[in-house]
Amino acid sequence: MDNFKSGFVGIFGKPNAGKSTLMNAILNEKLAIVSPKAQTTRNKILGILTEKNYQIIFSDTPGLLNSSYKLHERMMQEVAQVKQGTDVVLYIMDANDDVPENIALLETLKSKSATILVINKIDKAKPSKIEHVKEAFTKLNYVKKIIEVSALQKLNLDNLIGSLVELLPAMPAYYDEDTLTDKPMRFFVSEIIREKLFFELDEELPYHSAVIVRTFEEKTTLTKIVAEIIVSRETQKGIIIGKGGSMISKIGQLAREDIEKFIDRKVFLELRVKVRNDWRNNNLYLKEYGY
Ligand SMILES: Nc1nc2c(ncn2[C@@H]2O[C@H](COP(=O)(O)OP(=O)(O)OP(=O)(O)O)[C@@H](O)[C@H]2O)c(=O)[nH]1
Ligand SMILES: [Mg+2]
Repeated sequence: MDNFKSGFVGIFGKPNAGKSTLMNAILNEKLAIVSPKAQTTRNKILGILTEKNYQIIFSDTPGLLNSSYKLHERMMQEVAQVKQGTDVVLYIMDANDDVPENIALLETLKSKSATILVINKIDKAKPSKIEHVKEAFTKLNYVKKIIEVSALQKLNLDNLIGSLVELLPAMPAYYDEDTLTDKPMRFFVSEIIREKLFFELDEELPYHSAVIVRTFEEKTTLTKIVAEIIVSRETQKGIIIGKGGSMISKIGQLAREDIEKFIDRKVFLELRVKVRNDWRNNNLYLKEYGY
C-alpha cells in the first residue's frame, strides 16, 4: 500500500459538454445516462476507478445552468455538494463551444482545488479552435493542466488519468476495490428509462418527466420491475402513451433491453404514466422522485 494515492474528482461543465460520456469511458461501464439533449444528468453519481496504485473517485454532475425552476435549484445543489469534497476539479468543455462563457462558468465555480481543463470532442474540432481554447485557459493560474480528449472515441484518456493521479494526495483507498458506484440498482433502472424518454420524445417533454421505480422484485427466472413515468400535464401523458400505446411500448422495450444488459437477468418491465401538476416546482414531489 506504499505510495497509494486516492481522492475525489468532480466532473463539472456546461450541459452537453460530455461529462457523463467521459466518466463512462474512463470506467468502461455505462453508469451515467447520455443523450444528445442538454440537461440529461440530474443527480451526482459516483464512479470509482481502482487500480493497483490509486483509486480515483469521480463524481459526474448535472451541467451548470441558471435555475429556472426548483428542479434546477436541486440540480445545482448537487453540483455544490460535489464541489465541497473535491480534490481535483475536472472542467469539461466542448472544443467547439464559446470560450469566454466557459471561462466565466469555471470562475463562478470558485473552487480552491487544482483544476484540469479537459477539451472534449476533439474528434470534431478544428486544430485552430483547440489552440485558441488552450491559449485562453493557460492564463488561469489554477488550471494545472489542459488535456484534449475525445470521450466518445476514448482518445487520450490514459494521459488524463495520469495527470489526475499526479494531483491526488497520498491516501489509502476510501472504498473497497469492488465498489463501482454509490447509487442503488433502482436508481440506475429509473435512469435507463429516463434516457429512453430523452431519445424518443421531442423537445420539452423529457424535461417535464421523471421516473421512479415502484417495484423491484427478483423472482426465480426474472426480475419484475414496475416504474412510473411522471409528467407535469395531462396532455403530456397522452403523448408518452402514444397512439394505441405505441410510444410507451417502444420506450418499455428499449429500456427493458438495456436493463437486462445492466443487471444481467431477464426483466419484466411495466411502465405506468402519472400526471403530477408542475412537479418540478414542488418540494415534496422532487424529494419523492429522488431530487
Ligand atoms: N463527437 C463527440 N461527441 C461527444 C463526445 N463526448 C460526448 N459526446 C456527445 O455529446 C452529447 C452529450 O453527452 P453527455 O455525456 O450526455 O453530456 P453531459 O455533459 O453529461 O450533459 P448533461 O448531463 O446534460 O450535463 C452526447 O450526444 C454524446 O454522445 C466526443 O468526444 N465527441
Ligand atoms: Mg450528463
